[in-house]
Amino acid sequence: MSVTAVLGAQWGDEGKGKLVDILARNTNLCCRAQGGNNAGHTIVVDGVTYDFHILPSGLINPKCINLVGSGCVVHVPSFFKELDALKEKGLDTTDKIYISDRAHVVFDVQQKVDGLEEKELKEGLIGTTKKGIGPTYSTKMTRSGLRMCDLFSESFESKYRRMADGFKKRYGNLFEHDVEKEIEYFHTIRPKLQDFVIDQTPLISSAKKQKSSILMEGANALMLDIDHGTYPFVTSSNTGLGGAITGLNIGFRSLVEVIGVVKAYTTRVGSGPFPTEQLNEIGEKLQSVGREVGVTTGRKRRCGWLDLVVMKHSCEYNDYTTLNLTKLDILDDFDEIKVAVSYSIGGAEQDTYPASVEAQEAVEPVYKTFKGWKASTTATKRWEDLPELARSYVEFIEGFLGVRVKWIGVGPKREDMIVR
Ligand code: 2SA
Ligand code: GDP
Ligand code: MG
Repeated sequence: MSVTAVLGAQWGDEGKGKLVDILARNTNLCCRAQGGNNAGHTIVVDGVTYDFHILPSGLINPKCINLVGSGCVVHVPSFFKELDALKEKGLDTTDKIYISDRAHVVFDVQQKVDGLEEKELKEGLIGTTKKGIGPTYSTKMTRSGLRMCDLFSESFESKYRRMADGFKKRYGNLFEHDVEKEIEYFHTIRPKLQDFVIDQTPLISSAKKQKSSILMEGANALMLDIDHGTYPFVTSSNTGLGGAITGLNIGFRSLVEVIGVVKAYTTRVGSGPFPTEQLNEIGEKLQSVGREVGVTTGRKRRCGWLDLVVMKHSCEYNDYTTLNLTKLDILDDFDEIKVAVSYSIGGAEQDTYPASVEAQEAVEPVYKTFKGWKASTTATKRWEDLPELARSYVEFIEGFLGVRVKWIGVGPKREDMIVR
């Protein structure tokens, strides 16, 4: 058996979905371990563009079974909406998708609370996707949340009402929610939902016994990790390797590969520190050429140069065995390309990522400048066929980080990937 984890190495949207789809062709089981439908993974296959949010990106491959694991949080109406959207595109997902009975449920009430929490923060807002992720992980931790299995138990209504009452007490007149309507929805949807909800343990154990290959699909990315990211400007789960392990009962001894997905530049959606952000025509060019728009919320993504201090922090935590450098083609038309190799803080050089937001905002990136290759790399098939300057760029990154760049993305399509 072999288990491969695919993890976002920066602030998300590196192109994890595309790599997962490629690897899923030789995978029996593809599992999401954390997060919810805040994620947005776009995959382009045979001219069709698929957007995945809570569903795992292995679904396009006919032989791959997909699991929304116990560490995830699931908004049931959105789950069905996503399945319907895939069906409309001609994708048959019958008997290929399951949800752990231990995954927590995101209720509409928690999505509303997400909005109220953001309103309270005013200028300090996190810039969440308003999908109820934070409030659902909060209730999970305070042990007042509901899991998928609770939807089928007699105590469902009383547990739900207790949770909703808690929010009502907290938000008073600001809290407007039709509790009865939401309860009624779950009574109606239960028979349909039942077919999808399973105990993940036998599924994973049997895949292990059959020596199957298993993919752990990360959502969001290390710099959005609740413990190791740019707290509080993070999501509410462990998006690094730790979250992949706790969100699925797979165990570290079966892990053979941990692939870090890293964009050839950097993007971030939402608020928070971003040392290499380019609030100028370079950032605008990266945003427009790279089509950097949030798949879930439609927000423009903030853009800047690749930050190897961030990447070093990410490599140290996730211990990647290899990297997938994506969107190299977006840099094809730049005269100069910069990469941050350290930070200057009050004149002193630092090569580690500081903890406090204030320190993160105070750092000045120290850049190494590369000459642009000014040639198209889109759809290049072989490493040898990349322009020499593009190869030097890739070699510098892997030399600096000490991790091999095994995959290079040169376009959005499934086939636009160089494998070294
Ligand atoms: P949340 O909703 O509580 O998880 O938001 C907390 C922070 O996490 C960021 N976040 C994301 N960052 C990048 N991509 C994400 N997925 C979508 C995409 C984003 C979108 O693929 O484009 O459509 O806007 C994602 N999900 C959460 C979020 O921006 C907050 O900074
Ligand atoms: P994820 O959240 O990490 O799965 O990434 P997203 O799907 O949110 O964002 C990545 C975007 O870049 C998607 O629109 C992909 O289709 C696209 N993409 C992925 N890899 C490449 C690449 O190598 N080149 C180009 N031009 N686009 C890519
Ligand atoms: Mg995304």
